[in-house]
Amino acid sequence: MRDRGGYPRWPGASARPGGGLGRRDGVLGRRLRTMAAMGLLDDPADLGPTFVRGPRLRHSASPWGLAAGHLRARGAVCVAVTNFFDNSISVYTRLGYGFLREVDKVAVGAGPTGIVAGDWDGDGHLDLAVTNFSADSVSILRGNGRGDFVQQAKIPVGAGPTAVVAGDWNRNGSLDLAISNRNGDSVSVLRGTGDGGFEPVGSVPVGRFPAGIVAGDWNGDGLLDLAVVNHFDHDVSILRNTGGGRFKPGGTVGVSRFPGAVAVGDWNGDGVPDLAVANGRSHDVAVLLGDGDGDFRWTASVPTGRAPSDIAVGDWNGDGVLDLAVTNRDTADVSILRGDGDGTFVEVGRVPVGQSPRGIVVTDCDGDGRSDLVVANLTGKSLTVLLNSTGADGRAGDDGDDDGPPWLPHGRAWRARRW
Ligand SMILES: [Ca+2]
Ligand SMILES: [Ca+2]
Ligand SMILES: [Ca+2]
Ligand SMILES: [Ca+2]
Repeated sequence: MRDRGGYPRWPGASARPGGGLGRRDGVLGRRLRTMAAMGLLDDPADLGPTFVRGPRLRHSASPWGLAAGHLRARGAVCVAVTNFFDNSISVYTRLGYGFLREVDKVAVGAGPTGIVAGDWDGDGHLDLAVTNFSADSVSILRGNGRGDFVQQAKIPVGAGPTAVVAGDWNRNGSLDLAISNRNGDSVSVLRGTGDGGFEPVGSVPVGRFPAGIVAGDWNGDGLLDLAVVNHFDHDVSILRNTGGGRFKPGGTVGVSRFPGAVAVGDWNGDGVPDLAVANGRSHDVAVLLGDGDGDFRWTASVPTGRAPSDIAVGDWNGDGVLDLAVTNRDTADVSILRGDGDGTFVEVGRVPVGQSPRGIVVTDCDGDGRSDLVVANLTGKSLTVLLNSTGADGRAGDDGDDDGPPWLPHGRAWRARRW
């Protein structure tokens, strides 16, 4: 198997494959696999993953995009949210039991949408980059490790920037950025200078109304490439990294109707990164398997709720296979899709959230070491926390005792159930 290194290693960088795996997820997966082998699981749904709705947190604005990571020093997991109509971002810290507290609000440009976290200046503290949709710019925010962020710069990009991804495109040790410009039908590339600054490298034409963007080494040459979904062309543009942090068009792959979001991960375990695309008007997720030479093949469509808008990736039942969580805008819920290891997914449940969920991110909200989800409800003006309850909801191996599954610390299962 070829080396697929070169992914961003920073929390929150959206190209990180399998991002958000908690430290206890693997333990649970081994238990489930053992129980399945012993014939103790007779319902496929017992394999999970399952989530229960945690607190719905009233938010001061209309939240759009989310980034997660250790945005404060000393390990307090935080979430940063873009506030589309408020021209600001909010920063949340973890309070426990799945509750979050808004600790900071910082002004950015007009109409912030996409957001990504990474350490731009190498000082060990996570920083942020935000696309300002209505201002045709990207805000760079410097973090001080205590949850405070200061806007350092606004960098002009193409028209209507809507999503951003971080990665070290030129392999010089400093993170760079790529931005999809929805109204400019292009991708802007910014090179990180290593001290927190970014300079424009150029832009690459893509299809009409590019929305989500992800990075991965599609052809195994050690250089991170890009994939962008084109909302009005119903396809995905593949951009190939030619070295030096520059990209050139590498073909398109057709998907279903009006794709709006894309996620990356190795769905079939062959060491080659694959893609999942949320199609807003065919109400499904298209699975695109990478062939290792930079091409992708649309192999499956998985039905979701109505108008899927964003995708999160993680192995939430710990079976070693990546799963997906998809926000459904019009049904106001989240589809949980279990990966089956051969590139197929099955919807194993839906969890209701607030009105018009727009963004979703993986983080550990209740501090139990297992990955949870945070959802931004755009018109509901709220955040919903979904707590990973696999194995703790009376299925997936509950031993019937009131003190929860034996492999979880006492009380943890109850905490998950209380909200
Ligand atoms: Ca770089
Ligand atoms: Ca490559
Ligand atoms: Ca693969
Ligand atoms: Ca899994």
